[in-house]
Amino acid sequence: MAVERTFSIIKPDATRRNLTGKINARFEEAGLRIVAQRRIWMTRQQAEQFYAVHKERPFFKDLCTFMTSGPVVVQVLEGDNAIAKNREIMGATNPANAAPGTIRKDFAESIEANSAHGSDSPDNAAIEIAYFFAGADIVG
Ligand code: IDP
Ligand code: MG
Repeated sequence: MAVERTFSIIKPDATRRNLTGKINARFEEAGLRIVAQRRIWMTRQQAEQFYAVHKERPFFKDLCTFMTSGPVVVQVLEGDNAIAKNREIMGATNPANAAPGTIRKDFAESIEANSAHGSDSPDNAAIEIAYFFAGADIVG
């Protein structure tokens, strides 16, 4: 299996409830390493650009309001098959559909406030990592 890097965000609903350690323990227990990490408060412009792929969706405006409602933790996870593994550990977008033991099943408040983001493909992982981190910020 190939070692990959993926982009992860701990969303404002989770930072507000002081869940960053509990969420990151799930990644580390599954063998993913946090190789870059920063706590930030996204600007509206950053959120709109990050989620630009969803700009025609009815939830876009609310999603950007939510993502700028508090601090987030942006991070890079590294490990075997990291992109798919991260998505598996997070669970389905809607916590009502998420498998038992996943982050979203255990922690999400709603389909919007669903505690974590994870890249969905190698191309998007590279784009999303580069949006928040310079190469020198990532220490594997
Ligand atoms: P993902 O985060 O599982 O990849 P996406 O479809 O890429 O899901 O949606 C991005 C984010 O937009 C979701 O994580 C969630 O916060 C929000 N979202 C997705 N679908 C809905 C919806 O139907 N209503 C409200 N918010 C949504
Ligand atoms: Mg997505």
